[in-house]
Amino acid sequence: MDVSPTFTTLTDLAQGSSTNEGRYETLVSKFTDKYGRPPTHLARSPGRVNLIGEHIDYCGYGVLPMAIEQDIVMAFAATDSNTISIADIEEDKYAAKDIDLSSDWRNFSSNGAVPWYNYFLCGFRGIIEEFSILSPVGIQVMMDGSIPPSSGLSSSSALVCCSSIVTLVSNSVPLPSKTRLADICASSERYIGTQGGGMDQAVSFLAQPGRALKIDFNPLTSSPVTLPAGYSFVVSHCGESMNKAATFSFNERVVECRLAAKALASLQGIEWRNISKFADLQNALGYTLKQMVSLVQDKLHEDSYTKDEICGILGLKIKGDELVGEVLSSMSPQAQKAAAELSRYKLYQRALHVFAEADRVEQFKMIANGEEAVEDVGASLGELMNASHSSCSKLYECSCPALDTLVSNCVASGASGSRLTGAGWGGCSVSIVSDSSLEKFLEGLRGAFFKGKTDEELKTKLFATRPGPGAALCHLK
Ligand code: ADP
Ligand code: NG1
Ligand code: MG
Repeated sequence: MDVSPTFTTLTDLAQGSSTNEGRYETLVSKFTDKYGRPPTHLARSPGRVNLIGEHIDYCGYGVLPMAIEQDIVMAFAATDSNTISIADIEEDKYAAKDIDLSSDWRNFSSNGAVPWYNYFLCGFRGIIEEFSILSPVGIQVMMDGSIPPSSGLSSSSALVCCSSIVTLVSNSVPLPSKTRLADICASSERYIGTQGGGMDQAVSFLAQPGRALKIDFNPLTSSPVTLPAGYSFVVSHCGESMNKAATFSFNERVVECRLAAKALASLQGIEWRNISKFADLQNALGYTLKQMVSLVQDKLHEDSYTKDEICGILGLKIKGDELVGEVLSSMSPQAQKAAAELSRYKLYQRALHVFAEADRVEQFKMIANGEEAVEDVGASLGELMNASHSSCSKLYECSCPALDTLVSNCVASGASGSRLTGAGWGGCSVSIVSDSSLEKFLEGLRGAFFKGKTDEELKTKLFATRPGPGAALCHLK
C-alpha cells in the first residue's frame, strides 16, 4: 500500500485542514523564487498528540496517539547535481543549507545544538540505505512547518517522515507500505542521537481522519480507537520547550529502562543478555501488566542504584565504570554518554511508571471502544489521563513546573482530565473536555494561565484538535 492519499491538486492536499489556505501556493512560489523553477511535488507529514502511553513505546508497549492537522510540508524537485539544497520559509530561524553528497554528510555528531537539517538527513539516509541507492540524486527542497517545535507534538518525526517521501520520489523508488516506511523512519530518526520508540513515525504515516490509533510494536500494527462523542481534545502549551536531541534527559530515561529490565530479569533468574526492553521481560515471564507492577514493588528498591550495585545484580565482575560499555554497547553514542555521566539510576520509579502506563493504555482503549462498560466514558478516560500525568511527573520526572501548573489549570478550568503529551520537560498538555464545559474551559485558561496573550499568540498555544489524516504526496502538473 502506498503513502496515501496521493493528490494532483493543492486543494485536495489541503483537505481536512483549516489552516492551509494559501499556504501551499506560498510554498510553491517561495520554492520557485529560490530555485528558479517550480517544484514537481509537495509532500506532507503530520505531527501528533499522544492521548496516553508516554515513554513506553521504546519499552515495547502500545501507545494511543492521533495525528493533528499541523504538519511539515515540503515542496521539492530532483536535480542532476550532487547536492541537497534545503531551505525553510522561516529562513531567519532555520538557515538554508547545501549538503554536498560527495562529502562526509553521514557524520551527524554535534556538540549540544542539533542543526535542523540533520532531521532531513535522517530520513534521507534511512531511505538510501534501506533501498541501497548508490548514487542518490540531488534534491531542492523548500519547507514549511506548522507544528510548534520541541513541544511534544512530534515536529521532528514529521520532518523525518516527510524527508523519506521526498527522497523516495526524487530517486524514483516506488513508495513502499506505510508500515515499512514507519519502521524505516523510526530507525533512521535515531541517527539524531535519541533512542526513541516508533510512535511518532507510525502515526504520521498510518493516521486515519476521525480516529485515534492504538499502535503496537514488534511487529508494528495499528487499530482505530473511537473517541467519545461530546468531548474535545484540547492542546495547550506551557511556554517552555526542549529539543530532545540536544539534551541528555530523554536518553537517560531509555537507559534506566534498559538497565531496570535487565536487573529484573537477573533477579528472576532469566538470562539478562537476552532482555532488552520491559516487554521482552514480560513475555519471558508470561505475567500480566499488573503482575509486572507487583514484581517491581517486590524486587526493586526505591533508592536509586549505583553502577556497582547494578554490576552486582547482573553478576558482572567488572568496575562500575565499565557497566555502560559492557551492557549498553548497542545504544547510540549519545545514549551511552548520557548513561556514563549518570552516577545513579532510578530503576524502581521508571519501571513502575512504564508497566502502570502500559496498563492505562489498554484500559483507555477498552473504555473508548466500548469493550469495557463504565458509567461515564469521558470521566473515566479523564481519570486515566490524570493518573498518567501524575506518574509522568512524579515517577518518570519528565514534566517541569510550568507544565505541571498548566495541567492543574486545565483540570481546575473544567477538563475531565489533562496530561503532558510527548516526551515532556516542557511543551504541551492535552486535555479531554466535555463540549458543555468547553467555553468555560477556554475562558478559564485565557483568564489565568494565558492571561495577557493575544488571540494571534493563542492560535499556537491553545487549540482544540481532531484526528487528522496521515502523510500525503501531491504530484504538481
Ligand atoms: P518535537 O517534540 O517537536 O518532536 P524534538 O526536540 O524532537 O521536538 O525536535 C525539534 C526539532 O525539529 C527542532 O529543534 C528543529 O531542529 C526541528 N524542526 C521542527 N520544526 C521545524 C521547522 N518548521 N523547520 C525546521 N526545523 C524544524
Ligand atoms: P517527541 O516529544 O515528539 O520528541 C518522543 C519520542 C517518542 C516517545 C515520546 C514519549 C522520538 C522520535 N519520539 O517524542 O518515540 O518515546 O517521546 O512518549 O524519539
Ligand atoms: Mg521529536
